[in-house]
Amino acid sequence: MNSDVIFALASGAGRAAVAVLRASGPGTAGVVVALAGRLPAPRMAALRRLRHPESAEVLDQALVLWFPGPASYTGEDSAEFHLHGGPAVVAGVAEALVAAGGRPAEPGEFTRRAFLNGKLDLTAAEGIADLVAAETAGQRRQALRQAGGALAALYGGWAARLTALLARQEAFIEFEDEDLPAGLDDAVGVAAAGLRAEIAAHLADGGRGERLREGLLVAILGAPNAGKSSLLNALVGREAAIVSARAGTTRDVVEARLDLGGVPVTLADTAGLRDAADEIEAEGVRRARRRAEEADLLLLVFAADRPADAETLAWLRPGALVVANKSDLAAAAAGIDGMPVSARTGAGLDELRSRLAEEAVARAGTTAETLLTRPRHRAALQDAVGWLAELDGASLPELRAEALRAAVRALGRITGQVGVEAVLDAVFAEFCIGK
Ligand SMILES: Nc1nc2c(ncn2[C@@H]2O[C@H](COP(=O)(O)OP(=O)(O)OP(=O)(O)O)[C@@H](O)[C@H]2O)c(=O)[nH]1
Ligand SMILES: [Mg+2]
Repeated sequence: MNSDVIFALASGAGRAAVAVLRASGPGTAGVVVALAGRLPAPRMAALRRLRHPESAEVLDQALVLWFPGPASYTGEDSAEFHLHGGPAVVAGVAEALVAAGGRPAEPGEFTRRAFLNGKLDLTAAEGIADLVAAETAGQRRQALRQAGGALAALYGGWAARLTALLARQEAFIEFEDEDLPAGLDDAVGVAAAGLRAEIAAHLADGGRGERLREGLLVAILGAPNAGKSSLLNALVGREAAIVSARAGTTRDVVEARLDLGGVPVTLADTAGLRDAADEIEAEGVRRARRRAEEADLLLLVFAADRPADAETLAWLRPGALVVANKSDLAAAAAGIDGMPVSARTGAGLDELRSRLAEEAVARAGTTAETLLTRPRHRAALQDAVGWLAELDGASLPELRAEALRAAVRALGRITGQVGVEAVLDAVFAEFCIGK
């Protein structure tokens, strides 16, 4: 497979000023020559007429770049064609690439080759996928750090320390009868316990890195007519949900994305909570509750001109944000201790927005720390911690060595040192074509 010349559109689909097609594989030089006549100097853009290798028809006048391996993204011989970005140009050159012996790449195939050629580890590859998907500055920072090898250094560092401990433990087994310094076995146990505590502290991050990657879900809950949809619209600055004076307007969950302090937030407007007789509305209320169960944060909306309703009060829990909407009509009714806002006049909305951003940053904030970003990493780290915990109970040196070895393997799975095809498939399936 790796000897194929693969190619893909690296830039976005559709019409654009420039479209970038890139190719990679040992036969890339031949493919470039077949289309462009001769190879440009390495890493220097050259303007070339591209021709179909069979018909010799001129397809475009384009910039061609040649990256001889191993100093390329994939580590293989690679090339880029910067074309005029029309769909027919791209299609024509793609056809010519096939005629020259290339084939379209699978999603993630470029980065997979980079990984297989040792250009990056699995966490860096994931960082690149995240960077391409990043919607907010916070996500970009986290992805860039990961793509730059921050997680690889952290997990690789732990693996290296464990490997050193394993070597000491194995020495202890081999030279058991000889005079090794007393307490060597103990020293291994102490060092392993220290590492275990470090990994456990990294795991106890409240899921912030994972939340930042995936985005935060905020569910808006409240009685019919409290003004939930009006608030959603006011917060996102467009008419995302239908607003009407009739109670029970919203049925489906209406979602809109928002960037709050660098954290991507999905605001979910829901059906007003009540015992609905109407079948469709009742389904809406069920959906509202389900979304609320999944939410990272609840925004409870009461109308200031009404007494607080029991259905909404039932969702009041520590960490929930409470607002008293329609502050233009009345001061908050007794029993509602919430931020006064008015979706109609906009009063209090800036304060609400900054409160929401504060909460989002607290739950998914970017910090200088290197945070865990994926469930895959979490599972492997928990596995490693579990093996290190076994060490305490194991008295036989062989069992201790076995536990250390298993912990090293668990860490190796994260970075891809312990390669499993299934893991690779799962990681690279996230990529889009061209990455
Ligand atoms: N005066 C005043 N009216 C408001 C305010 N916010 C919403 N309204 C009105 O209240 C009514 C209900 O607003 P919606 O946003 O549809 O309320 P909802 O909570 O989404 O209602 P359901 O979808 O039925 O659950 C509409 O007539 C709005 O114009 C406000 O801050 N002040
Ligand atoms: Mg509504």
